[in-house]
Amino acid sequence: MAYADLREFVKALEKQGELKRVKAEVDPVLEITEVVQLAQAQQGPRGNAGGVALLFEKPKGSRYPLLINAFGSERRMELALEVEKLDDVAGRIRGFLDMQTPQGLFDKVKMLPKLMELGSFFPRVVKQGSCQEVVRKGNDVNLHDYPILKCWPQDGGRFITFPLVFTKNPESGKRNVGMYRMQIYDERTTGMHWQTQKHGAEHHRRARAANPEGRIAVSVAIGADPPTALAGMLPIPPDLDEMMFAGFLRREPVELVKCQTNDLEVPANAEIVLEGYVNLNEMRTEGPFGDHTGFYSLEGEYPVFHVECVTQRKDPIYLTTVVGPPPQEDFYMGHAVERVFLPVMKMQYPEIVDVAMPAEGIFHNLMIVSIRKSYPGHARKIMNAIWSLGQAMFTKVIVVVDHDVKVHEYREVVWKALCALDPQRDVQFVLGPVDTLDHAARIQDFGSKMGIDATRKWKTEGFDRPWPDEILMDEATKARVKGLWKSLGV
Ligand SMILES: Cc1cc2nc3c(=O)[nH]c(=O)nc-3n(C[C@H](O)[C@H](O)[C@H](O)COP(=O)(O)O)c2cc1C
Ligand SMILES: [Mn+2]
Repeated sequence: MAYADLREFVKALEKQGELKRVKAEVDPVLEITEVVQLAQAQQGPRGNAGGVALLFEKPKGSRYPLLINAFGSERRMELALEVEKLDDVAGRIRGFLDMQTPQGLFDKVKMLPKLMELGSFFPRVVKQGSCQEVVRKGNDVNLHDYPILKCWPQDGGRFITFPLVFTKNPESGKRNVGMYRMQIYDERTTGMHWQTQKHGAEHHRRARAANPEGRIAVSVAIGADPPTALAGMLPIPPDLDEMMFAGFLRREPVELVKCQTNDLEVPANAEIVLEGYVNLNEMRTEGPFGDHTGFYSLEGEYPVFHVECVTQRKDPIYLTTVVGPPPQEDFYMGHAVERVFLPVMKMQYPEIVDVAMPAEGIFHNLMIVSIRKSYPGHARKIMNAIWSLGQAMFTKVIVVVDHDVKVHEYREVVWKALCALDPQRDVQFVLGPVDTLDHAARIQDFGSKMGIDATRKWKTEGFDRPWPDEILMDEATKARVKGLWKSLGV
């Protein structure tokens, strides 16, 4: 059974020893960040990295509790997705991708459970939702009611860091949900930090092309059952509904309710919903913000979100996160995404064996890919494939290694990749879109990327020397010495 809502997940975490309640008053301005830093550096209940989730019961200046680090370990991501191992989700995806055309009646019957499961993907609109237990409109709206974090000293203010931003494509009417941080300007206005390549920004552009003086409806949900709450960060194609994907992850449809003041639908089980609009001709300075690069993102011009109505539960939990020097909570969220989407990547590029994105590479700076190389130039083909694959286009450095290199063992990667390299021959530069947060790029959003072909070089690639074998002891000697070992006194 899927989690009904966020508080059911809180209970589950607590039962597993994965959550601590903080009863003392702590300030959402800087202090909570620092508590999270220290807590994350501690071991979790299984000796794991990432500490425990924290429920601050008395954030200073607010009546509402604050949940943070709820997804900040591999184990908590497994609990969030209700699987033993993250690869189980990948296995389910593989199951669908491998579906064959049924040959006879028996095949068709065997497929029924899968087809029934498909039905669970589609979100369902319901009449009522607990996210609308309390409704406040106009002057009763006050964002200062909530324990919104100022994360780091040079931040331009307080930021909502875990929102689900709902918009509709003005041309197709299709929904998008993105996780875009929101800087609080006053009681009823925030920034809307959708970066230029993201789907929310595209909706904004299309609406603006039709009528620059108009506005686009936006609703923001904060806190929901885990797969729904996480859906905003999924790097899925435009016009593919994140709520459908959340339904797949939770194996039950996401229930949506229509907003009070606009035509968008939001998760019925959300804790808090902000309804409003973005003017298509209004921009305002946003930032700085201590970002997941471990550096501040500097000020930039972004659209402004006007909140006309707030709906919430009677006793909402405010869900948030802190990004900063890696690894933080978002590393574990992103790592789960990497594991879950690997089968999709492999379906398009079956030569891919495995992929790793080390925490220090902050997702877009480094991807290590192992491939089963089949033809000359194959490593370069994979680089180009990655640079054209959704948000993987931002990858600043791609290292392609042979299938027998264990990509998650970074020591092995460094050792073998460097040995396989003739830098002038094997490094390739390209120009293209780069992550907005890349502060080293020559121009914001545009710069260069580097691919390193660290595979064995072939004769057919113009390499005319013999390639040496890796040193490995023969099995017979190993067995003999193992037998002698005790008698050696070493
Ligand atoms: C905690 C967190 C904060 C994020 N903040 C932003 C942000 O402020 N702006 C942005 O464009 N992307 C941000 N992202 C990344 C997007 O959520 C991600 O690229 C997502 O796929 C965007 O959805 P879209 O593809 O529907 O546009 C953030 C991700 C996480 C996990
Ligand atoms: Mn999207």
